Amino acid sequence: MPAHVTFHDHLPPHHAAEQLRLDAARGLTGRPKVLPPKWFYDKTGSELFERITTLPEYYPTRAEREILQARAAEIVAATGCRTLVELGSGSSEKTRLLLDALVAGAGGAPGYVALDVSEDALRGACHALAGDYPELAVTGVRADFENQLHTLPDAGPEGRGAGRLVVFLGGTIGNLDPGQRARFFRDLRGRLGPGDRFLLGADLVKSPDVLVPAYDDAAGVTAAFNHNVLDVLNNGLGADFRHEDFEHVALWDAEREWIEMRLRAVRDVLVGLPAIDLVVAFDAGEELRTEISAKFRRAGLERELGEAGLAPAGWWTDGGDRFSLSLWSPA
Ligand code: AVJ
Repeated sequence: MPAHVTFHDHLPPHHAAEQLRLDAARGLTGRPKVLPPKWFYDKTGSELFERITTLPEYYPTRAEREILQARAAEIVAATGCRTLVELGSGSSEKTRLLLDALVAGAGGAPGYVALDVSEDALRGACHALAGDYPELAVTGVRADFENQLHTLPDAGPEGRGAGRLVVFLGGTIGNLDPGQRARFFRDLRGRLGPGDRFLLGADLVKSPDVLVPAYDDAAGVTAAFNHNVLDVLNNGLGADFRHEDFEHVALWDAEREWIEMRLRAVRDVLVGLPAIDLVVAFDAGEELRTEISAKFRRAGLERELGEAGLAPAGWWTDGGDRFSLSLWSPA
């Protein structure tokens, strides 16, 4: 590892395997049956998601990139921050738009901190960025952003003084339900000093005629992405789910303003999960909820983040008003 990459591991070695057992045991024995969306992203699932981002129907990635291409320099300059802290080290391409602006800006030495549960994703992202930005101090933190924000280095590595810009991109905030979001925003607010800022990428409420196809594309890539979670259960828990026993469902919940993805049993199905000593029965037509992807309005975000002690400091959308980047400062 190059000298300017440091790495902190705050998770036990078998954390993922243990969490999968807990989430499957809890989610498959409850009613309705549910699984947290984080289990989509094994190697195959991550590749399928990358393909989703190139689909004609899936606009969020392109819309967010459009905003960053036009506004990254303005956003970074507005914060005065010299350290970028990314929650989830996924979309390195969009990160680079912000880093280009950070590195070009004036002030102290620039730093980048990535926080992710996946060691592979973290090491991959940190090495690639360290290679391409030799002047950047890069820190990888292996931790879960939902309950381990305290693991973030304080004022940036090596005593970097200016504030930190914490970014949470891609619309991943939509995977959290309102209670989880309230907890996350409060935790985050508690970690921010006066000079720190928070940049949030959030998909916006729009017509179901646009939203539903984005989660049920004509080429069937999202269906394959959804079905892949069954392979994650098969591989991780020795389960015997069969793709052909389940159909992909994407629906818009107009009241809660979120997309739900489900897997619906097309017949009565019995599945064994030997690793957790469980047999699960699905009645024909019964559904397993695999994801919520909430969509937002500006007023709703201002209320939610406001309740957590975060004040609006900037708002940008793409030309089609489909996606938002918003900046927040500690109130
Ligand atoms: C990566 C969580 C932002 O919710 O749009 C894509 C995941 N699910 N297609 C989203 C996803 C179905 C995506 N996020």
